[in-house]
Amino acid sequence: MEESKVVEEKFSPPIRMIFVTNSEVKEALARYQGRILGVLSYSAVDPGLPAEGLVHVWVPLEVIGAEVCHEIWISESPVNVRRHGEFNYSADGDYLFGCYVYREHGLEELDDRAYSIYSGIFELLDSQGYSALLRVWNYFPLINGAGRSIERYREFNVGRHEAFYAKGRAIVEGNVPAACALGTDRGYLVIGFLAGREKGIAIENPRQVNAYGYPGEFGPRSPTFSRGMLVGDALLISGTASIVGSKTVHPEDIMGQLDETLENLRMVDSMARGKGFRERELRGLYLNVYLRRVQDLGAVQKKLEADFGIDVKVCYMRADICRSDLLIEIEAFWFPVSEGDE
Ligand code: 3EB
Repeated sequence: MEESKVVEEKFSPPIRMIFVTNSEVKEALARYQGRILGVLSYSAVDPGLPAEGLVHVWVPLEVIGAEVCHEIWISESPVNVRRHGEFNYSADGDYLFGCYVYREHGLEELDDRAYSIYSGIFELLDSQGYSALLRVWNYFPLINGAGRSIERYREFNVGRHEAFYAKGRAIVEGNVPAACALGTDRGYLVIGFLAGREKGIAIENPRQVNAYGYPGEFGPRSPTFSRGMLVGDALLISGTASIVGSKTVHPEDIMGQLDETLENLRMVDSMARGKGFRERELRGLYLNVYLRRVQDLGAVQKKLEADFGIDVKVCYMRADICRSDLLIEIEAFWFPVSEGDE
């Protein structure tokens, strides 16, 4: 009985990600050569990885309390790396990982820019047959700064939202990717994305209004992301913050925001378990912690170590969060651990 049930489900093969430091990155690139979907490098200065044959994005954020962190996304199968217009991407037959870097000249219309980038992403995905957008990384400078008439994050949301509709993606449950959106200090707009031939299982959080259903007070068009996505046996949890319903709670209180964020992460995890997520080993859990203020590092680190122990890998970064009253955002990636994994 068990077996026939498994056969009916669509098969999405495992995808993995590891964090490595600057001193480990060369060895890791060699070890996984030919199977790397992409690398996101978090670093205040360009880490200068070899660009040839590698989809690589430099995310210009300062890593705090540790070495530069590289996030390496790994496939089970051989990966082909290609270029398509402005995009570098790789594909392995099941997943496609791409990136786009726009070197802004001054602060221009982010709604138009987001619209054209997201339209381009959807065109690429549709042309290659990986039409399910699973996870997006959004980084751009001065996210809380003023745009032409509204905040730049809100401007970005307008263009992103419109592109979904323009490219035939209804903004409804199960149809929006997991994501994060953070503000950097310097001038590049960076977008990374993971897509699949098969859809993932989108996760929402009953403690929060779905982001694409946020009311108008948060901008003319809602952000288009889900709270998490199950991809094969992996759980990809979106940037998560101290929001209950649609409102920010505990403004100016880092520990209050951290507790609320952890409550939201636990709820997303529990909803994912209701939809088939199984992993319990903390060794397979990776967290990216974005802090608006460097001075909050010590207290946050202490609390996370007390809650999770030392098995969990954590990368702390200084970033602007997309609402000006948010001090912290945490995203999580949780992969099954197999025997033999270090
Ligand atoms: C929130 O819950 C916090 O605009 O893509 C988290 C993850 C947030 C993704 C996005 C925004 C985004 O609304 C902010």
